[in-house]
Amino acid sequence: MPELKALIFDVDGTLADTEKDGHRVAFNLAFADAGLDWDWTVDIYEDLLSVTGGKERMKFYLDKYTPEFTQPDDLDSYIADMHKAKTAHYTELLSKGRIPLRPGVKRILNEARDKGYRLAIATTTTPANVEALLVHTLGEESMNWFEVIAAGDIVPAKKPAPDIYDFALEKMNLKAEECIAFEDSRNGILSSLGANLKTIITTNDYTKDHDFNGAAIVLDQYGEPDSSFTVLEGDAHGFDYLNIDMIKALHSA
Ligand code: XBP
Ligand code: MG
Repeated sequence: MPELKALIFDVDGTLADTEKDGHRVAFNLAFADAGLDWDWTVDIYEDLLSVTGGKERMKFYLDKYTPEFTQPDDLDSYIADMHKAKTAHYTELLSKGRIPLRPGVKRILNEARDKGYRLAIATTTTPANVEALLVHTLGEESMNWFEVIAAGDIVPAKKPAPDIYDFALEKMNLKAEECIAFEDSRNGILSSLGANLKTIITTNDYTKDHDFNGAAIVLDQYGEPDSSFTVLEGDAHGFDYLNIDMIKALHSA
């Protein structure tokens, strides 16, 4: 196995628990702005999360949940406008510091940087959302920590397609075997495995029952030195919180 050189992170659900109290709320605010009574409850949103990409998710909702709604002729631009409003609400929520990073994320990013590992992001969310999360949790300069921020419509085929990871690998001029991916969902791991990346999973409330077959390990969280993770599947190689040594052990296993 070639030496580990780079860590590639998903954003939503992986760096932070953004879906229930962030994206979902922002979609509902955008619907209310447009005078629509669409209510994406926590339960309905679980079903909607099967589709990645906010615009794609809205289309899926319209088809499945609002058969009585007369779709406008130019549905794509109608959805694109509403999605812009949603992004404004979402970035506003983040600017209020409403969504913290998950345990261990900041520590692992810092340790990786100290030890000279390269960092990248591969996500289906809109670039402005990634920037808002990084800036409001890690500070303005953290945007420069990531060599590549592959996000949103940069590739037409969103996760579960491997394209976003392939794009990040190509930009970094690295082989999949030199990297490891961090994901939280079934669509995420299908994408990273599709790009031949070893993948570390942390689950959340929406993804804890997903199928993570093929993962390097499945954890409930990365943990911290004083609060360990729970291993849901796989071998933790004697570690009880995720750090670079454990990531290296998983990469070379
Ligand atoms: C994240 C997504 C995104 C967000 C919403 O999935 O699917 O669509 O839910 O963001 P992953 P946008 O973590 O697998 O990348 O509305 O900006 O699309
Ligand atoms: Mg995710």
